[in-house]
Amino acid sequence: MKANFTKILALLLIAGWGTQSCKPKDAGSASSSGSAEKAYVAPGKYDQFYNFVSGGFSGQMSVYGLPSGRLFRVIPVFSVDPEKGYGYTEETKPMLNTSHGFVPWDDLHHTELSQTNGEVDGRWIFGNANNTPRVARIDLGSFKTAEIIELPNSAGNHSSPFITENTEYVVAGTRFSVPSDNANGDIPISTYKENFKGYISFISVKKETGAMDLAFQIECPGVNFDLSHAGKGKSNGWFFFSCYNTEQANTLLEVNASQRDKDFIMAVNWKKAEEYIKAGKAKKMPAKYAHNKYNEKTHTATSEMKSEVLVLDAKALKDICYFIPCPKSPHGCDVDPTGEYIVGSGKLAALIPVFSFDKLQKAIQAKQFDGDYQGIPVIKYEAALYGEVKKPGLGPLHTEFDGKGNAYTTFFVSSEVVKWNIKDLKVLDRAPTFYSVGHLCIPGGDSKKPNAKYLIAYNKITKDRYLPTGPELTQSAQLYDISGDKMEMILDFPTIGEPHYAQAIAADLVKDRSVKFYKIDENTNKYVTKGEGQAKVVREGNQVHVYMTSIRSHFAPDNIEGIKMGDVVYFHVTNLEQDWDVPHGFAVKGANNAELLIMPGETQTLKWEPNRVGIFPMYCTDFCSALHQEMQGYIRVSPKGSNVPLTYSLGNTKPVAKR
Ligand code: RUQ
Ligand code: CUA
Repeated sequence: MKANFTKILALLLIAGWGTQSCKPKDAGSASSSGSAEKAYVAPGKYDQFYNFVSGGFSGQMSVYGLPSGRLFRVIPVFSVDPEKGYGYTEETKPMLNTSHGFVPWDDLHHTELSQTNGEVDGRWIFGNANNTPRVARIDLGSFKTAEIIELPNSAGNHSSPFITENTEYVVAGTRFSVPSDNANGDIPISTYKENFKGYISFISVKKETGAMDLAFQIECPGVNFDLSHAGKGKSNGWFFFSCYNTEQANTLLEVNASQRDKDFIMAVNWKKAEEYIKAGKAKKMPAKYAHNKYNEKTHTATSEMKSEVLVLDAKALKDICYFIPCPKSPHGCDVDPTGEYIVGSGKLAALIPVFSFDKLQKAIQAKQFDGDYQGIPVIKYEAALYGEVKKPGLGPLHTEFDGKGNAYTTFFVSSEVVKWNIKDLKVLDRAPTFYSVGHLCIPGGDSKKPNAKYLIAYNKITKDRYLPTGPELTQSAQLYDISGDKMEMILDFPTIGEPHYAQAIAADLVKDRSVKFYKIDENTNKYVTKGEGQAKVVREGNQVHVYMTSIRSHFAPDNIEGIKMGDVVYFHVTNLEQDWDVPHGFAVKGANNAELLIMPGETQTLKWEPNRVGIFPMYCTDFCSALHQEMQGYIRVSPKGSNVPLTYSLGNTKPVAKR
């Protein structure tokens, strides 16, 4: 125990020191003008790829172009966004509803593009919320968050969201094992081994619409599920999850969860699980979780609270889950384009094990087990192992593939990306990263058909790489050309939040589907105003509804009187423009939330509770025309009980009373 402890401390010390002691020696500058040209996209020209990068603790997803590294858009997913008003407008607030109430922030680690036949198809991208477990679907027509589903029985939704090869399911594994939601959770933490369970969630995705639903969960032993990937091709029907803390420690995990030489990769036969569901083998468990949808016609989100989930018991059913021993505290769990090779990256391992799907199947048939772990069969390590990459580097984390028989693995501690051959497991090339790379991305690099032109490394630490900006520095990505035998670094670019997983896709698969504006005729928002003539202000008790329009360069109405203290005012602003790239903004003095940013044809609502008597200006926040600065108006707020009549107008020097 003591010796083990010292060994681990030494390892952790290396990890902690990594950024200093293993700082790559050469400056890693893409110095030749040839490399600069490779990343250069001339003004007015399009990039070849979209790059969707998770924002980590920013809760957002950012969209870059490759190879330029230009930032196009930040999509709020699990975050309120003052820029666009997401999470502030009445229409979008329900998107962030959970069983814990309104949760406006979360930690988005992983992005996963939808696939058809194992190839990225550019329809949707999924993202996970780690902290309050949720999975989101972003529509790549509107680049908006279209749907969010909360996951019961989960905590730390890290092993998520990973998809099957026809996007039948988005799958999510819990990082923290916890007592199930309907069990009594008021128990000593030290009863982890008896009472804590790990749940894997299968969210079904409708083929045409993308609509999600929590199809079922599998109850597994209480360990930490870390990451996963679906099988593909021959291994389609299976899912693989890395797990750590098979020690089942509940305190000081950095030591106590690093005791065993090997943790596991859990192989899940999800086709079998589907059969059991059909055969009625699942139990219905009470659970409370939110399901939020954004409707592109009403421009409004709804939140529904669900009350039940189907659960399969992995232990009782025996043949849906298998553990494969994997050294040591595995993190990334990646499947090559053929579906035959499963790569486990042990954060504390000095090698990379590569498992064979064929051997795994034979081992299961021949029952080559090493007993069981909490009722789940443990396959003999050698029986499933294809081979090991020896001395690849220090601290392997994630692997992507180029479709030409090569794998690329990131090494946090030794700060490098290492290219190796999947067949002979020989290291072919190494490229330094600046510094301490976590994730990497090759367009389609976790699909059946990678588009292996570029590799992007997402680094955890930048130190001296950019101009300093106080103690908090930018996160960063580095772009490599991988079209040749050797990786060549061609660009550094800063990123937003802390990027974890990222995905990239050929621009052609997305750009032509991109929505230009919303048709006003199809707008069915409850509070839509389809023309200036229909603009009105309606009092309902102490609620005042302002049905307002915006068009270059005025609001209708632009003068409102008769608002009183104690009123709650809803500005329902419809942007009447029917043209590309003409949003209008809306802001009113004293509103304690963001502005609205309303796309052409859209209606969005700002709730405002004036807290003092007086004149309150409102204005358009988005520079929309030469007379943008003229796009403004006034609201008069009178004392409670005042007899100022409710009036509204546009273009009148004297307000006209209307009822
Ligand atoms: S995971 S560094 Cu959330 Cu980022 Cu592998
Ligand atoms: Cu509308 Cu500025």
